[in-house]
Amino acid sequence: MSSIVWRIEHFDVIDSTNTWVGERALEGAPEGLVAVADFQSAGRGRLDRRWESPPGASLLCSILLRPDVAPDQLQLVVACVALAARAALVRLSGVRPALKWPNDLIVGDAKIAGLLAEIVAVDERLAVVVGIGVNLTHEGPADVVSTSVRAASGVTITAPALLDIVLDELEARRAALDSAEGQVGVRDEYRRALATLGQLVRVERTNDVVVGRAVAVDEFGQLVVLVDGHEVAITVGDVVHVRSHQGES
Ligand code: BT5
Repeated sequence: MSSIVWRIEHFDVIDSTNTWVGERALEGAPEGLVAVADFQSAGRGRLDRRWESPPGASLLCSILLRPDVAPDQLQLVVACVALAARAALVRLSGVRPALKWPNDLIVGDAKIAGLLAEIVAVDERLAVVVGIGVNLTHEGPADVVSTSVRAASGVTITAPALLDIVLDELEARRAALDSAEGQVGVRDEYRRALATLGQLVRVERTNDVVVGRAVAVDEFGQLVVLVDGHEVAITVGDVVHVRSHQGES
C-alpha cells in the first residue's frame, strides 16, 4: 500500500480515545485517523479494566488501521503497533522495553505501556482501533508494578514527540502487513522482542490459572504454554513471569 496519511485530532479531555476513534471508524473514517488526549476520564484496558493516568503525564492515543488481514490475525496488527512504540522509545529515550504477551511493554517487571486493540468492523477490510498508553512522567496506580519513561531512563519526552516517532515506526511495519513476506518479518520481530518466551509463567484466565513454560506464539498470536507435557494455547489471559527473565533485549 502507499504511505498512510495520518490525521491527528487532539483533545485536552476525552472519555477514551479508543471509543472516539471507534465511533469515527463506524462513520467510515479512513485509515490513519489518530486521536490523542492529555487526559482520559474513562480510559480503558482489556476486559473492561481501567487505564489510569493523570493529566499530561502520558501518551494516550488511538490509531485507526484498515489492514488487509483476516480477523483471526488481529494479534499481528497489534504487534505492529507495540513494536513501533517500543522502537520509538528506544530512539527517543534509550529505554529498551521488552514485550510481555500479549502486548504490554515492560522494563524489568514493570509495565511502562499497554495496548488495547478493538475490531470495530469486518467489511471488505478489518477496521481496527489500536490504543496505546505510555507512561511518560508518572507511573501507573499504586497497586500495579509499573514505571515511566522518566523513571526508567531519566529522560523527559513529550507526548507529541513520541507520537511522531511511533507513527514513523508504524508506517514501515504497516506496509509489511499487506504481504505474506512482511507478515513473517513482523512475527519474527515480535517473537524476538517477547520476554515471555522461554519463561515459567502463570496465566490468569477468567475461570482458571495455567502454570507452565511459555514455549511458542502460534500463527494466531496465541501463547502456547507447556503444562505437564501438554500444550495449552492461551487466547486471552494475564501473564505473570514467574522467574525474572535474564538477558532480555
Ligand atoms: C492495557 O490493558 O494495558 C491496555 C491499556 C490501553 C490504554 C490506552 S490509552 C489510549 C487508549 N484509549 C483507551 O481508553 N485505552 C487506550 P490491560 O492489559 O487490561 O491492563 C490494564 C491494567 O493495567 C489495569 O487493570 C491496571 O492494573 C493497570 N494499569 C492501569 N493504568 C496503568 C498505568 N498508567 N500504567 C501501568 N499499568 C496501569
